[in-house]
Amino acid sequence: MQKICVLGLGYIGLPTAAMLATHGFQVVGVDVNQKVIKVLNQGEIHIEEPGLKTLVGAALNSGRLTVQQEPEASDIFVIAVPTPITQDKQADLSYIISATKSIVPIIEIGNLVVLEATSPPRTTIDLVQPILEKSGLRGGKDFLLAYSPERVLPGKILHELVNNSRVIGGIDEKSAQAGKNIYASFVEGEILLTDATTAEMVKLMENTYRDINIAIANEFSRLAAHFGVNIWEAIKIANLHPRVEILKPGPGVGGHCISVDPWFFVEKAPEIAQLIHQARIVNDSQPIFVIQVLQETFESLEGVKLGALGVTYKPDVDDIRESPAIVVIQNLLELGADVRAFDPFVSGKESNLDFMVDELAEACTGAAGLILLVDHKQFQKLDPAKLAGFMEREFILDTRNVIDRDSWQAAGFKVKILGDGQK
Ligand code: SAJ
Repeated sequence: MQKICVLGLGYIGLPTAAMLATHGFQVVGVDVNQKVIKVLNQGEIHIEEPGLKTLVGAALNSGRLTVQQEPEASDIFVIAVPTPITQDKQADLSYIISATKSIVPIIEIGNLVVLEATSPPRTTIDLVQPILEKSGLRGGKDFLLAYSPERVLPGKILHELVNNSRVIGGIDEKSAQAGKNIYASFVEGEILLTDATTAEMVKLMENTYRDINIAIANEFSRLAAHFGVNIWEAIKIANLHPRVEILKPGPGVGGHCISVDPWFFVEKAPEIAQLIHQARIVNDSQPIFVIQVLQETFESLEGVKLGALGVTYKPDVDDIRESPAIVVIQNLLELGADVRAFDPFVSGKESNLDFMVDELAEACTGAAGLILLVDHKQFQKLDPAKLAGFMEREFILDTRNVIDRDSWQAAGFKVKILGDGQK
């Protein structure tokens, strides 16, 4: 049985490690964070993702998955660490570098290394390969090296890990083929082989494509407000055209992928990636549009009590990374508003966000308005009449177009939906 060492047990590394362990491999899961190892060894998981706890539990119970802080000699190494972005929008490759360095003392002839972390183009050949070659072994000759990005959607990770197509880019054909042999153990989607830099670019192109499409939806929402048009009606009609599919405007784009990855192109080729750069600027400034809409209702936000519904970057996940909801709240706080936020997926204590409360009623009590920032399923079923009972003034701004305007109005609410074109 081949042994695989998976470095990084986060949103991608953990499901991948568990999947490999339940599909014929002996897997050593490695995470530098001692807390993560402790939680996993207690049979718990540190991530909210449907089905993941059961899968990880099965892998651990079978004895095919073990977890520890240090990597060990293996046949295959999979690097699944994060690639965050610095304040000045440069890719922070420090996790990739340190994970790769940790393999150098233990890499052996015939090993395969797969980088899964989202990376700027050429990272595999210009950064990872030279570090691994410090072992004295040569890429392509002594060890195999491939890039295979994760492309799964948080909230649907397990389904997409199996069913999505998978791209595997090798530093040579043998490396790509060796990567295929591993992933074919559980991937049911098509597996496409290419070179490492193409695979890196594919990943960035997918997320950049989505970012630009959301940016145009957000810009349309601002234009609609300007012209007094309801953007939701306009999108619905435009989308009847057979070649048009406009996405949903909202408070902005968050998460550790779509709001980050396009910057890797901008960093590496700023003179070329101009449209990509502009889309990032549009999406990053969408929280300001939300504030402007609120300011139409509250002339001054100084001292105004507001209840914020949702802080995660998208619905039904517990992930708050780069969340535009939090940017909106922070802007409101800077303008002097008194904001209390409730999110069914985020506990005040664990998040370290001091504006969080643990009960919906607490966020509503005495509030002069609500602002719905995330379309969690639970928020689509809110009872407006009940919430009205807690509030000082019944007003709601829905930035996601999910509430039923009529029933909220019937409960006495003044309802504003972002981009509805109404003053
Ligand atoms: N959003 C909108 N309007 C929309 C769709 C999304 O405002 O119409 C916002 C969301 O609210 C969220 C952000 O965009 O803040 C991103 O959400 P998402 O669901 O589009 O994507 P992610 O970031 O959860 O996952 C993406 C996926 N990439 C693509 O769909 C091209 C996923 O397949 C990738 O694996 C993932 O990035 C990743 O890890 O790179």
